[in-house]
Amino acid sequence: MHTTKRFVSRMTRQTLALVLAGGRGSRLHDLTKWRAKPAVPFGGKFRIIDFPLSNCVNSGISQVGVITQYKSHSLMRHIQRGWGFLRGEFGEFVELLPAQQRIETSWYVGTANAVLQNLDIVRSHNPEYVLILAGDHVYKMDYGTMLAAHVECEADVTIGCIEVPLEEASAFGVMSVDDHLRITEFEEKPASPKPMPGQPDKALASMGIYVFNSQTLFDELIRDHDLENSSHDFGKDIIPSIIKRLRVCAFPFRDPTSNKVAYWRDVGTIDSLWQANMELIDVSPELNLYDLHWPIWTYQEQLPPAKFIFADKDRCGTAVDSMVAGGCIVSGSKVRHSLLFSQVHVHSYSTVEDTVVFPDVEIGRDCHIRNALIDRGCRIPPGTRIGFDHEKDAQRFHVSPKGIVLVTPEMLGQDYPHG
Ligand code: ADQ
Ligand code: ADP
Repeated sequence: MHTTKRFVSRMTRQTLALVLAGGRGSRLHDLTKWRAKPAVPFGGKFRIIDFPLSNCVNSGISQVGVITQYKSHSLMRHIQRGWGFLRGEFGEFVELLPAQQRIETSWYVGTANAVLQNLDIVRSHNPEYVLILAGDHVYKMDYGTMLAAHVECEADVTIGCIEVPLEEASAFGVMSVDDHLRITEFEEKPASPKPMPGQPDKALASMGIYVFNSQTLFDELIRDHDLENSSHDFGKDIIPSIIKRLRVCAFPFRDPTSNKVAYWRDVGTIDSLWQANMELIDVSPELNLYDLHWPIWTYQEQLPPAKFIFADKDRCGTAVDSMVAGGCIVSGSKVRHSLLFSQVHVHSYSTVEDTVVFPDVEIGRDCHIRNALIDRGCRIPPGTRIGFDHEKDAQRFHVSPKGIVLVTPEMLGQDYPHG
C-alpha cells in the first residue's frame, strides 16, 4: 500500500525507538558481574548494544531512548562517548533513560514498567510509532521494512519473529499466525512449544521486538499498570493479553538478499558468546562486519595499528585465521584462530588458540592459552596454562558446559578495570 521508499522514510522519521538495556544477563556469569549484558564487548571492537543502535541509525530512525538499570556505568559511558554524533538540532538523539524513579518510587519492575516509567518522556517526543527493541541481540536488520509491514497489515502491534529449532523454543515467546500473518496465539516461554504447520521441528519465536502505534502503547501500559497480578512485562503480560483484543501481526525476519532466515543471535551464555565471536573469523561469516552498506557504529579509541614483531627461529610474532584490533602487539608469540580486541599485548614464547581476548589484556611470556574467553584488563602472569586441564582450570576460573574457560581480573586476584 504505502510502502514506497518515500513513505517508509516518513514512517522511520515518525518513530521513536526504545532500547531495553536494563536486564541482568545472569547466564553470562562473571562477565555481567560489573556490566550490563548490552555493554559486553563483541566482534573485536564493538559492544552488543551497538547492533540495535546501528540498525536504528542505518534504518533512518534517529530518535532513540536507551532504558538502563542494572550495572549501567560502562554502558552509559560507552553511549555517551560513542553515540553523540547525532544532530540534536535536526531532532536526532540517542538519549539515556536510567531508572530514576520519576513516576514510581521503585526501580523498573519488568520491561513494560520500564517503558511506563518513561511515558512522559515518550509522549513529549510525540511519535506516531514506538519501536521497542532489546539491547542484547546481535543482528543486522532494517527496521523500515518492519514498519512498512506494520502499516500494510493495518496492525495495532507488530512483533518481529524468527524460526527457531523446536527444542530451543521454550526460551522464547512462541506464536501461531494465520495466512495473513495475524497472530492467533502467543505463549511466553511455553514448556511444550507448538511447532509451525508443516514444519514439526521448528517454532515461530518472538525476537522480543515490537512496533506499537503510540496510542495503543500508552493505553496498554496504563491498563497493565492497574492489573494487580501482572509482572509488568511485555512478553509475559502485555503481548499475551492483546492477541485476542487487538490486531497483532507477525513480521518474519528474513535476509533481504537470500530470503532465508536471517542471522540473529542471543549471545546470552559464555558458550554462545564465544561461538558467535569465533564465527566472525570464518572465511565467509554469516554476520559480515565488513559490509560498508550497513556499518556498525561504535565508540572508537584513537589507537595505532596492530603490530607483529620478532621473526627469528625461536619466536615468531604471528596471527593467522584471526581478527586483531588496533593497538595490539603480538611479539614473538603465535596467535591462531582467535579474536583480539584492542590493546592486547601477547609476549614472547606464548601461544593463543581458539580464544577471544577482550580489550586491554596483557598475556605474559610463555603462556599457553586455548578455548578461552579472557575478560577486559586481565594481566595473565608469565607461564600460565589455560584450556589444557579443565579440573585445574575450574579451581581458579569458570569452565562453561562446552569447556570454554572464562578468565576475569578478579579470578586472577586483580582489580576490575571498570569497563
Ligand atoms: P527475555 O529475553 O527473557 O524474553 P527479558 O529478560 O525481559 O526478556 O529481556 C528483554 C530485554 O529487556 C533485554 O534487552 C533486557 O536487557 C531488557 N530488560 C529486562 N528487564 C528490564 C528492566 N527491568 N528494565 C529495563 N530493561 C530490561 C523476551 C520476550 C520473549 C522473546 C525474547 C527474545 O519476552 O517473548 O522471545 O525476548 O529474546
Ligand atoms: P616480549 O614480548 O619478548 O616480552 P616486549 O614486551 O619487550 O617483548 O616487547 C617487544 C617489542 O614490542 C618491543 O621491542 C617493541 O618493539 C614492541 N613494543 C612493546 N611495547 C610497545 C609499545 N608500547 N609501543 C610500541 N611497541 C611496543
